[in-house]
Amino acid sequence: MAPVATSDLPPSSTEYDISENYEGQYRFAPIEEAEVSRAMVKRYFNTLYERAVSDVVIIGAGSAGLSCALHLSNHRPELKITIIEANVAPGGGAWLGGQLMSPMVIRKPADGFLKQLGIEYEDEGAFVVVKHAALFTSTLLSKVLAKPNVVLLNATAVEDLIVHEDFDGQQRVAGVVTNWTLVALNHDSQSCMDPNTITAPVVISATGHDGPMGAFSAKRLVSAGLTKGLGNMRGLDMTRAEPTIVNNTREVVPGLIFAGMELSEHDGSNRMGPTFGAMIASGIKAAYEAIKILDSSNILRGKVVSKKA
Ligand code: AHZ
Repeated sequence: MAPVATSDLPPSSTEYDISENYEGQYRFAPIEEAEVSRAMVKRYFNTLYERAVSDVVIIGAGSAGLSCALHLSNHRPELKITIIEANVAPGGGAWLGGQLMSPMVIRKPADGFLKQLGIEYEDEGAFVVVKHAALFTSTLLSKVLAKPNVVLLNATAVEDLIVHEDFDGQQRVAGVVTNWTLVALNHDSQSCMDPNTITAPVVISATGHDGPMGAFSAKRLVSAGLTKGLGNMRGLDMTRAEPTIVNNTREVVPGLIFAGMELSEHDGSNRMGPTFGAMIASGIKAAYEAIKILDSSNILRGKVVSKKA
């Protein structure tokens, strides 16, 4: 089935009797309710149709997932990058700094990312401070969403992983199993609400530390028997935690990369609390790891079928 065309746009607004007058004469172009429905539905479902096979799926649009998406898109604009975010509001824990205060601390050298985003900050020597974490998150989000190759499906939860036996006989994460978050939260009260799937040769999981939704893939690897147990996030140590998270960001099982605080739950490494440089740098490292996998694999219809010679 071919996707529905999105080119049947209404005539240009200059043909309508419109007026942008704020003295009581403001007139909109005419509209039919059905046109509004179709404008949304055809685009949204075309997107689901097209992204049923993606090049990279990123689970979680927090600071690590969004930094990863931007870096990956900047370096590989041809890739279909699909971000799945369970919340209605993307951004994860990066709308505020520590203890719900607005300033955001970022340790050097991750301030380079702020320069790239054009975000101003105060330099405190070893670290910098953005006046409001929401300035960081909204700017990053706007840059990610403006990328033609990035799709964000929010209010959508990953509720399982696709796991195939690969060409080597190894268990490989081959995509994600999704559902509307409101459905995912109601499996106990309604029967049989089956999910949807997205196939991808690389999945990057950045779902944060454990909580109502966090550490999703780390926990699923354990319950699926793909890893022995959770390492569990350790106590706060900024000095140790940040380089450990960044330097260990990697493919943990074939096809699945962990980034951000989810890695600390998997590995059993320290938390850093309210300093965000490691989330940015872990996202960037995850993007490089994804590129390595894609460049070293032969991929057919979203599946890794062999390694390149
Ligand atoms: O909604 C979650 C959040 O936006 C989303 N998410 C979690 N489970 C999901 C699922 N499907 C889809 N099953 C899901 N989305 O993942 C995002 C995680 O963002 P985050 O900000 O919580 O994680 P991060 O690793 O990018 O940044 C963590 C920053 C730190 S460090 C720290 C500490 O040390 O105490 N605390 C925080 C918040």
